[in-house]
Amino acid sequence: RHKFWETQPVGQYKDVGDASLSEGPIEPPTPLSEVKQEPYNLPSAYEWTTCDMDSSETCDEVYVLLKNNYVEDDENMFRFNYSKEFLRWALRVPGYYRSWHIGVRAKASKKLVAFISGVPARIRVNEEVVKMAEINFLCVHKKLRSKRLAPVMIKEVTRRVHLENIWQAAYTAGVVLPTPITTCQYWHRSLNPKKLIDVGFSRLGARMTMSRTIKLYKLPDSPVTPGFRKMELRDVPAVTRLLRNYLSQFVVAPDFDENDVEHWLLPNENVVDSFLVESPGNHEITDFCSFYTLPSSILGNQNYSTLKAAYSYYNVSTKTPLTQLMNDVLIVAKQKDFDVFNALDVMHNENFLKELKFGPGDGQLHYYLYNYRIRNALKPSGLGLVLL
Ligand code: NHW
Ligand code: EN5
Repeated sequence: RHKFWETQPVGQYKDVGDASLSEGPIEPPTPLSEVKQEPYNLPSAYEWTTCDMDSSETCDEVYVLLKNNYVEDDENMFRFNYSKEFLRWALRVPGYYRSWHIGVRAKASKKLVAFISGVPARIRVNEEVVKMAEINFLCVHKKLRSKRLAPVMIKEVTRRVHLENIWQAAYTAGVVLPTPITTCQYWHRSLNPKKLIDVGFSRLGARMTMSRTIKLYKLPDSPVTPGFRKMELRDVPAVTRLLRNYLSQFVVAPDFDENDVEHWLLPNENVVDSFLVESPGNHEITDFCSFYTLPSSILGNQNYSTLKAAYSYYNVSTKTPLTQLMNDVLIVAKQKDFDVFNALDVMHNENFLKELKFGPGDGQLHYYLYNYRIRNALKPSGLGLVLL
């Protein structure tokens, strides 16, 4: 059934529920001298290219490939449109390897026709912190699909990760592969219901009029929590402490240090937004919330070309109730003109989704680890990891 994935060190369907298998690497590392030194072979009309994301020309080529060929919903109405600035942020992370930003070009035209990327991360699984690659932005041009290019790209990124002495990876996908560590549900909170209905992102509910729908999703003009403000550089140490302590309760979560927090969570215009609550009395930072910006192209609509979506990222509440904190972040997202606020049912998100009028979407997100087995079934609420 999975000619490629059956050959890879991932949990196989035949092993699901086998209690004799222990947690940890599925296969041991091999000596670096035994890692293949040359790239895998591509069909003869294509060649490998390492994409230098410092170069605005290369960044633009990756951007255009993804804009035209990356992930769509099941009815092909929307396609992710990651911005150039977003791609730079997602790929040039602390300690990144340029060799993990891998493109495929047509030899004749030099046109970029496929891409896959990895970035390094420390991910904790139960008690163990594991150096991993986070794999993302796997994309093959629509005209080159179903030619088994994806397995070659996955093997090539794996080889280049191995060359850095890293033997595990984490990734997410909308499709089912062998075998998810857990499956999450997408939830959506309408901020601009009229546009969402006009473009077919959502439908008018039964016995609902447009004006009742608009009223249902109305939000206050500004956040209500005293001390709620944008995160700043000086907050990095306090946010790191707050987040590390919060993430320690999940089975799978990133092991963020101050450098990581500065990169991943310090506000970055039109890429990532972060807010916190500073106690008006003692200036203590008690709560934190964040989202990233990922618009989608609207395919074939006369009136609109992009859907502005915010995606819930990392949120921590110790004093402000989580629902109130997230309501404040919905208010900010509305002020910033987002059409919809999306969230997965990871971490403690279940506790606010229904109350804040999120509804379940038609998409799911499966989480995977490469060459690492987890012993017990994991619920989405046991996940403390959000990939972009
Ligand atoms: S998920 C988003 C993936 N991208 C898209 O969906 C964009 C639109 N689609 C495409 O561009 C986030 C193509 O359809 C792609 C497949 C390129 C998806 N992950 O070339 P063939 C990520 O980026 C398997 C993994 O003929 P294609 C995460 C499929 O099951 N495998 O198909 C990426 C089959 O194998 P099987 C996927 O349609 C994680 C084989 O590919 C997959 O022309 C990557 C068919 O290949 C997917 N999303 O191209 C893994 N979709 O065994 C990283 C299909 O079933 C692993 N396939 O026969 C870790 C590596 C690092 C390890 C380090 C130690
Ligand atoms: C990971 N780095 O299917 C990348 N999105 O629900 C791979 N549906 O937007 C991730 N089909 O339900 C790939 N509206 C997985 C995601 C692929 C994209 C995807 C889904 C997630 C989505 C929307 C639009 C559906 C259009 C028709 C959806 C309903 C919203 C409604 C709002 C009001 C309350 C009820 C729900």
